[in-house]
Amino acid sequence: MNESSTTPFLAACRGEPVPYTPVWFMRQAGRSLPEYRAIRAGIPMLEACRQPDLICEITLQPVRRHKVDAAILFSDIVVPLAAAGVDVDIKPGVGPVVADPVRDRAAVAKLPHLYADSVSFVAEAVELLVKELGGTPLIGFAGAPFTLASYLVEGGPSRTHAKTKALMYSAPDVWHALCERLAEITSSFLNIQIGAGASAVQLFDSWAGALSEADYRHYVLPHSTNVLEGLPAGVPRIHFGVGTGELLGAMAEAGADVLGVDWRTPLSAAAARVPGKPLQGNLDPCVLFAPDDVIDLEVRRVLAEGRTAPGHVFNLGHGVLPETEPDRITRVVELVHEHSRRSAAE
Ligand code: 1CP
Repeated sequence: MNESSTTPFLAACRGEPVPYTPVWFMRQAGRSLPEYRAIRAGIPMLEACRQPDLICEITLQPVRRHKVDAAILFSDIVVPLAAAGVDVDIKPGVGPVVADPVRDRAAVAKLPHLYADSVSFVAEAVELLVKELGGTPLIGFAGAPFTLASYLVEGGPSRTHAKTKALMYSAPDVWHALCERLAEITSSFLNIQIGAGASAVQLFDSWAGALSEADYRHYVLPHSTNVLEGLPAGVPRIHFGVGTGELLGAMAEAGADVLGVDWRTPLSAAAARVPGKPLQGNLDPCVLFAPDDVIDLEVRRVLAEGRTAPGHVFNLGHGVLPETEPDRITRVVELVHEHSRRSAAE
């Protein structure tokens, strides 16, 4: 057991008692912070993700400023693809863009493998971070096969995932071969982060909510299961997607210890769908643009609904929006700690 095994974040992930509700934010490192914009100036995103010192500093920025209960590695879901040799870039204001979209068997066969040597900068950054963070846990992460496949098949961000679903329906064998390759890359990437000292991992299947439950079960669940079940025991596995209220039961079956929930599904409804599972979420990121009294009320509501689950890690329902005022984020951390300490004492 390492030093951070007793922190509120890890205890909540295990459904154990906590002195207060732990909180962190998806995309807590990033453009909402002036110190991030300053340090990133002139450095392309993927280049920043390859520099251990820079990864370390950017990961620490929100921990110092907001006093969150966990850090999340500064990286991106396409980092392992780029490191393995896929021609992908992250375009400012757009997101990941893939030069040669993967739409047939030949393209799948050409996908490279991920070797530990290709992402040594990530292992190095994690090792540095574990030292710098002291007792604060570090969350490692990766993209789940469906979400990664969507970028590879579409060639970039998509609202409908139409080409991805077209491949899934019309060439299921190619689809499954693609997801197998992606599961292998994701699994290696997560195991490398855990091996270097990450205390927990989050598997982002951000866009899985675009699927019906039946399609999710048929086309996606076996691959996400391979990823999650291939991780060492004792390291909490958080699984999150946007708009996945209807998929929570199936996503829990993939082998998640904690289910991330977006703002559309009340945590009390989510708790009823996945009995026995700790939950993470789910303040609407736009509540951070609301007046103080509304923020306070919404934080209390999320905390109250979170108490219906065996464990609750407070978070937003999706990432921090770049226009968010950093002080609002810090305030939410204080409110979560204050209100939850009070109810723990009652
Ligand atoms: O120049 C920049 O600052 C680029 C903006 C940016 C940042 C800061 C991108 C491009 N990625 C990131 C970092 C990042 N990506 C983190 C940082 C750690 C933290 O949370 O503090 C994480 C966890 C991710 C993961 C990620 N990338 C996801 C899953 C999480 C989610 O938001 O659902 C996804 C879908 C991506 C793809 C991606 N990368 C970047 C963008 C703008 C996008 C989304 C594009 C789209 O809408 O499809």
